[in-house]
Amino acid sequence: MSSTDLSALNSRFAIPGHVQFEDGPGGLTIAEIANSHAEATIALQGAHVMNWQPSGQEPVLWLSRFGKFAPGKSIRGGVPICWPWFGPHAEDAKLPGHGFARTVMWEMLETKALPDGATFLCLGLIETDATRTQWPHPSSAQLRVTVSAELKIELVTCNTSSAPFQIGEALHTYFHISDVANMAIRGLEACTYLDKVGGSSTRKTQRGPIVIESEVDRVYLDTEADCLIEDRGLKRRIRIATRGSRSTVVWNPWIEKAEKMGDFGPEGYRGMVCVESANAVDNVVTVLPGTEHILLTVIGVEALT
Ligand code: TA6
Repeated sequence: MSSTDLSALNSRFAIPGHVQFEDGPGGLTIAEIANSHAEATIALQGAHVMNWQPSGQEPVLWLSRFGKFAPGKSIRGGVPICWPWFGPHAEDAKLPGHGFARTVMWEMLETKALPDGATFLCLGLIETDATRTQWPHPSSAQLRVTVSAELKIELVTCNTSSAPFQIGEALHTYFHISDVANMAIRGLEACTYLDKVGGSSTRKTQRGPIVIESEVDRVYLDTEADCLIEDRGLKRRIRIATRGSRSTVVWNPWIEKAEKMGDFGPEGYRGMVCVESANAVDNVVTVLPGTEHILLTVIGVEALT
């Protein structure tokens, strides 16, 4: 972004002691948030929350040090937004996996310093001919983020057309963990999931907590449960609470897929796990004309006693 544009952005939306805008990696414009509770970084491209670190904690989100930052390229880590579909497009394999929201520009709509010291930001997806070609439904998408000792993210879809439409979506959150060997995920016990490893899509039932000992790529269906990532190495529990989400996706690429993807770095897969608040597969959402749908996730960190 030119220095003029950057200074215009800062004059409209910067708040001393809360948020300012800077040139980030790969020339991406970023919002740097620092308040009395936490620090965070959000790229305007994709409205992509790249980092969130509550005071006194290690970073909670994982961001690859080997990711390629560039206009139009999805960022490996943080919270990519999958919208308005999840996974491959149902009819057209040429369209981008997980939709276009995470690789197009979003604009700042609002920033606010909240009375409790938290920072609120609202971004709106900028529609273009390219997005309208891929998604010909009159609609709008907003991301509302509250940065505090918890991270609250709302993905808001408005149907401004006269007909219903269906969306698939996910806040595809990459979490920083000490090591996959020290970690278990609770909250999805007894849930039905689609096992997508190896390109299959087999329905299975979760037995006990989730541990990662090989590639894991699962869409848990019909669940609104909080998920807990128990990290014995960092002696902390990350809680992922949701509203307006009926699916949870759990993913770790493990060795071979991480190498193939090329942007995890050596052993990068060991320090991350994705637990994604979503609406996917059976749980795609029908948004009625003139209404809005909100996918909310609230992430918090607790001591693991
Ligand atoms: O959410 C899990 C998943 O659908 C995996 O199948 C894998 O493709 C992952 O998303 C990452 O996808 P990306 O397009 O970001 O490389």
